Amino acid sequence: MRRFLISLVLVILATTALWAQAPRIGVFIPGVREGSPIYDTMAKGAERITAEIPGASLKIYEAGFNQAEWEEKLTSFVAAGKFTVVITSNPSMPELVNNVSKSFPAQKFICLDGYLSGNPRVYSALYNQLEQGYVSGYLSGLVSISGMKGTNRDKKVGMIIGQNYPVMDKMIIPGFSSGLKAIDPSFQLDIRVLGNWFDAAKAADLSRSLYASGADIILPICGSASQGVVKVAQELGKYLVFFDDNEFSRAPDNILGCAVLHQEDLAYRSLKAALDGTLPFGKADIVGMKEGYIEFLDTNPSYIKNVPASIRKKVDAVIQSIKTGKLTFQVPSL
Ligand code: RBF
Repeated sequence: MRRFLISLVLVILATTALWAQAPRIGVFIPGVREGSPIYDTMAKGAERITAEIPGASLKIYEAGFNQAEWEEKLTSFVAAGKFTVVITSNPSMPELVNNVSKSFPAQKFICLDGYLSGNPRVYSALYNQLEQGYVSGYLSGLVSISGMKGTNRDKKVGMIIGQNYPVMDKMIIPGFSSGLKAIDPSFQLDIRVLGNWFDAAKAADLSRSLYASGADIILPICGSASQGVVKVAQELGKYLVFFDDNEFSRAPDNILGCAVLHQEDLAYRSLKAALDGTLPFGKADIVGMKEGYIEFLDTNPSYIKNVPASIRKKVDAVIQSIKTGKLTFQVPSL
């Protein structure tokens, strides 16, 4: 009996020790998961690694759309969480994480879709959005001048963006614009700013006005508000290109192309490396097509059905040039 009790105590102690060591992952979503694939895929990557590690736990927190509250919410999240590592995503987060990390010197952070170098407790990975932008712009330009049903003679393409921020202004817009201008330098890019990442009704109004002013294809980068853009494109028989994820099923006849970020894999791999002790905290990586984290979905059936082979051939040539390093895009300082 005594031996049994001792073994029982030992088992309990060992299990508790194991549990105490089990990693605890925090996911801080600066916005809302629903309707924003870039956040949803980050959370999926965290869910995947958590499921693989016995005893690991995960807390996913949605901070909502009031950006003025994010730093305070991140502080409370970190203070209450006792996390092994906290992961977040968007280009505005590195600065907030840097501030919060001063109060929690033991806390490790991963910032995806953002850039911060030199804080020994923060790893960041920035997507080379110039690539995603360039390929989408190149396709949009070719479609706009193709004479395809739903296009017009104006050399005009549109964007609806949630807000302006350095990655948008220095990478996404210049990338998209230079792809367009590679087709014809006289292309005009008409950009409408929504002012938030959720107002689908206002995004629908902006799209209607963009299409009416002669844009035949729109790139929406406005989070869940893109629902409104999709609705109007379908109503009017107009076109869209998408960023971040495979969105073809939302409007298979209207979405001509999707460039995707492999954010789920990036979240999974960086969390795994953080837990293995091999993630280079302090470092800022830049990842793109060559590294396999940006992809243009050129074999998707909707793309093949909607886009003429002559255009696909030209787009493929550009993708190959980027993958082989013949065409490179220098990331600016942000
Ligand atoms: N993208 C989304 O899809 N949903 C969002 O709620 C969202 N919020 C953002 C908030 C800020 C302050 C910034 C700088 C970017 C945000 N983005 C959002 C854009 C996202 O980080 C990325 O740039 C785009 O999704 C293009 O890959």
